[in-house]
Amino acid sequence: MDSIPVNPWAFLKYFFPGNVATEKGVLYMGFDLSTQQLKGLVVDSTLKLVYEAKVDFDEDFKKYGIEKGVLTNPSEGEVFAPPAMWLEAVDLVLDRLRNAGLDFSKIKGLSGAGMQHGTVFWSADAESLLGHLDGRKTLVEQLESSGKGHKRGAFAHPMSPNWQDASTQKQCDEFDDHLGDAQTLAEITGSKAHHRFSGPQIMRYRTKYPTHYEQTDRISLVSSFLASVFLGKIAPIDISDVTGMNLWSVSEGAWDDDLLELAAGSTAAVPELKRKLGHVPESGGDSFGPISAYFVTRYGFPASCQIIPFTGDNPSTILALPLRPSDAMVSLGTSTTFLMSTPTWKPDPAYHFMNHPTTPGLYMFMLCYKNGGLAREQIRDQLSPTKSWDSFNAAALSTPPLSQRSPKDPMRLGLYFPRPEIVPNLPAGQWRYSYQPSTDTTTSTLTPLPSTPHPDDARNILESQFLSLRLRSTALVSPAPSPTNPTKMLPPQPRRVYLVGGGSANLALAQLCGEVLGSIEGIYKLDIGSNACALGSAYKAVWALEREQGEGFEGFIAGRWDEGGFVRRVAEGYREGVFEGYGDAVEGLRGVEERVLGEQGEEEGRGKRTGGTVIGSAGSEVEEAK
Ligand code: XUL
Repeated sequence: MDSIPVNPWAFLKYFFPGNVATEKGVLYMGFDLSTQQLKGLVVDSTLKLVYEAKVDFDEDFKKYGIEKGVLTNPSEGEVFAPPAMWLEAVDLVLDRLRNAGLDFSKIKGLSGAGMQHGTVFWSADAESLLGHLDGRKTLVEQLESSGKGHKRGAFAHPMSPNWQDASTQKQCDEFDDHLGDAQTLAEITGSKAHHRFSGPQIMRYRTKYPTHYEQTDRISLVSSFLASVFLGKIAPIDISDVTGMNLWSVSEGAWDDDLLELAAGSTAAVPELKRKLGHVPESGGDSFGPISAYFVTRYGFPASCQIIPFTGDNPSTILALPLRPSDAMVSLGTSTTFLMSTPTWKPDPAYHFMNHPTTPGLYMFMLCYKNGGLAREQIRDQLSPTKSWDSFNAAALSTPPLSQRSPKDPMRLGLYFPRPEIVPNLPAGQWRYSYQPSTDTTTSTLTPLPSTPHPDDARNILESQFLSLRLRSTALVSPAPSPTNPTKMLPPQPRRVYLVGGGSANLALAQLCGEVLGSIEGIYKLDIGSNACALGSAYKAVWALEREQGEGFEGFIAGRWDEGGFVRRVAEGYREGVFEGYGDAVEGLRGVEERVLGEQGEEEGRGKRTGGTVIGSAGSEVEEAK
């Protein structure tokens, strides 16, 4: 489990790139099916982006009645979307790429990514419908149930639960208890039970819609759903995405029968659920086979175009660059995700470990927060009537670290959650504290501050978000020699931090990220188009079809990587003194979280778990670009 068969010489390619035989004239596609959009892009053999297009569900498909890509049933905490809409999006994004001038006959292979955890429930007719599509009609016309009685479509259930769904608390409690406790579940599957994870979702689906469950012939994840459409038959679930289900034993490399029993309802029902889920191939790079004839006829793909396993959106994002162990990626979107590729397997209920999508022996470490950009936007709006990022940034950069105007001042720390948070598991609210650290932590003091907006919140929210990442990722990084003085060891921190997503264009965020999280080489921004996730998928397709036998993903991509053209250093990382100062604040944040969790537990006991001051509601997708 903890050894890693990575070729130690592969990274020499960082220093001697250029001697790589790339294939001329061929192209590769990558897709990203996320909550609000389907993006498709095309790269050549040298990894250069040549075409991209997107479909925006709210803009393009109002008729589905969705808002921000989803339908909701707030009374049960349900969030879901119709896969039929995604089928329409596939045809539309391909039409848009054709209109942009793409010659599909050059596409040698394609791969893609889907938002994690969501499940699609196929009917018994799905396989045959997928295999006999007529290129003159659209996908949705041929696959969606007509609902008119006689014709059964490809779906046993018209909706797919979204990762924001929070309807499965009961099922999660049973998953956490089933093997003893949440720690044991995390040790086996990589994560404790989470509302959005597919195992608890399937369990709820079976009990809420027993007939649909029975009529479900196969279950796909969003990623394998999309792969199935391109393949013309049900595609296997991917080796990395399967670890977002709470059903897969990572050490065994197999479905966990005990957990399947819970989801399926009885021991006798396990084989049937296993059949519905299908076999999971170990390799993320072996082709599933050629593209469906539908796409050959309708768009002119070559019949030989290969379908490479589609994975989850987060695993795909870490493939957008040759990420080395100790490098971190921070995706600053509506939510925040923190991703690392690591040989270390240290599961804990507080975070996620998943199989790496391409490299056996490596894992993806992930923290997933619901409150990222939306929370920053909420503070911006509270502080600036003009809703200006410029004023927010100016306030953040002119406030001293942790609001300590003199070294003796207490630190100002806060939690700012416009939505219920996953990390830590708290309801919506804002909480502000003053923290006075001491050398003896037992005498550190935490004093509540008024929960009214304060100009220092601009800096404090950024500090809070980055401190939370530091608190939870420290165990994965080690001390490293200083690049300027190799005899001096620097404290544990990432080697590099790469920023992606809407917030990555905001230099104030980058600066604060460097101050709090550190990083030996600094903070970088990926400058390779707007979508790291779809790009990672396209790179996976290039690797799968052009690698030499046994050549690993990281070395392959490193060999074609154009450091100067693809990434930009946007902020300093480790700063002596500043980083250490934030070390005390990490402990302070831990204390704040424990305090608030404790208080919320008490509130819950009294039947009123309210959160702190709840201000505003979810806004629109943030764009913090300056
Ligand atoms: C990760 C998660 C989200 C989705 C949607 O666990 O739920 O990041 O993958 O992006």
